Amino acid sequence: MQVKQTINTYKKKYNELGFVKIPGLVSKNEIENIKKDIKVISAYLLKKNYKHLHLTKDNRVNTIHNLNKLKINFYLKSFSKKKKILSVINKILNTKKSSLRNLEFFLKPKKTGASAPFHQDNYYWNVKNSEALNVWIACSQSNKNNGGLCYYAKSHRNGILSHEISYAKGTSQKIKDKILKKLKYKKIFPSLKPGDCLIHHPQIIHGSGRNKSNKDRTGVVMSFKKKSAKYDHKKIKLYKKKMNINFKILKKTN
Ligand SMILES: O=C(O)CCC(=O)C(=O)O
Repeated sequence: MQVKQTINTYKKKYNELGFVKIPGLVSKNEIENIKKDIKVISAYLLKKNYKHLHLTKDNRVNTIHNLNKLKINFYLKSFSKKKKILSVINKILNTKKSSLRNLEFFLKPKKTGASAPFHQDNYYWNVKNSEALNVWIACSQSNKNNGGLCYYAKSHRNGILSHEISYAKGTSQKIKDKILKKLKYKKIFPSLKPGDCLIHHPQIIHGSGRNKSNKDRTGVVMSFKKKSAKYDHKKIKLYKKKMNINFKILKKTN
């Protein structure tokens, strides 16, 4: 009963703000296992020259995307199936069944960790009715000082804004600066300890600054959708076309 009430409170907050912080959802032991994944998989994919791995300017791993597609077993894959995770996600998504759509590392090492320009996830994903979410797990402290996430509170309520090529490694699109400047939402920088999680709506405007501090800001993301949710394939096709044009522009400018 107590647990049910707590999950309801999280869901209310998520619906109101577009994100919710869940303290201590992941245990110390589980964080240690995820950190082992980060070490082993980063080294493995570096060797393989994995195309979804992006480095900082001093050649440390900054982000790795599409880890769910790897044909190897690792802890985070099985962790994403745990009941304590799925019960919160299913409650928030109003469903009995959800499916994993992506796993990512956002490692942002000290001193040179790169920024993630402000964006809305569903601009990339194109899940119909935005029936999806991201779970961001802190494996280190994460806050405004070391490039922690920043949310535009309640911005999930107003649809998807226009995006443009971002030029930031590991990200493709960002909301245009001139649009961002005009927005009146309150900016919130949640402070997290290892094991705390953020769950955010696919339409919330969010991003993070560079990590100029002396502390790594290590996060991993599990991305879920309602199992029955469909992708908007027309929009995905348009997005891919835009990405191809962007890729050609980037190649020319580099
Ligand atoms: O970890 C970051 O800095 C960015 C994460 C992000 O954009 C996301 O979880 O959707």
